[in-house]
Amino acid sequence: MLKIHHSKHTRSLRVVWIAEELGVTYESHHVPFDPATLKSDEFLTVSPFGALPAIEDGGVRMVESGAICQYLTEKYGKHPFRREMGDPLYPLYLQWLHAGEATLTPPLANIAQHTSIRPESRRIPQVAAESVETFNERLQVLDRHLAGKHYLLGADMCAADVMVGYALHLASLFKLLDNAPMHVKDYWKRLSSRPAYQRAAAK
Ligand SMILES: N[C@@H](CCC(=O)N[C@@H](CS)C(=O)NCC(=O)O)C(=O)O
Repeated sequence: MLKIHHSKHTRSLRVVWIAEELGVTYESHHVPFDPATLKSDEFLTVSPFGALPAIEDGGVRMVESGAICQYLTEKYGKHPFRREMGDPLYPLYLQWLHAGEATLTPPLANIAQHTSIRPESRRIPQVAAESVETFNERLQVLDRHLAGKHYLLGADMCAADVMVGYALHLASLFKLLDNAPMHVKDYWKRLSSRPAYQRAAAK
């Protein structure tokens, strides 16, 4: 059975959410989010960077939330949740699948680091403030893209929505969506009311 190494509110939420959307049977293995556990010899055999998420699927071991979401979607998903080369929307699908982690999540990770994760003596308020600005600018781009759409590709949800959706999950925890632009707010309402998201977020 698919085993997902998971800790609440971390990027492993993406993987649990994808498994829920796809209806894949899985075991969620709780990993305490602390350096002693993440950098332990035992966990490093599963996740060499000492980070979440990590999965074990038969003989397959993987890390990187985007790669795992793509792998699970290709293995267990079907159109329109999964998109393939040849589909005119495939380039846009790939673009947002990656933008969720590569563009939208880094400013949020900085905010987390510089407001709560690092010991107070190592937090830099300026980094947190600039990251809020950067995130808000990027949210405007997402908002313009979402105009007239239910999900990133139009009417149907796909795996890229989960990648982007996790960034919005974090942003909502940080109260950064309270004044978000209208299409982003509606989109987040749509995503967060999905039963698969709610089951995953409760783990
Ligand atoms: N790009 C990686 C980032 C993984 C990552 O940094 N995960 C965080 C949790 S959200 C973590 O485990 N950090 C602990 C650490 O790196 O020490 C992914 O998307 O999986």
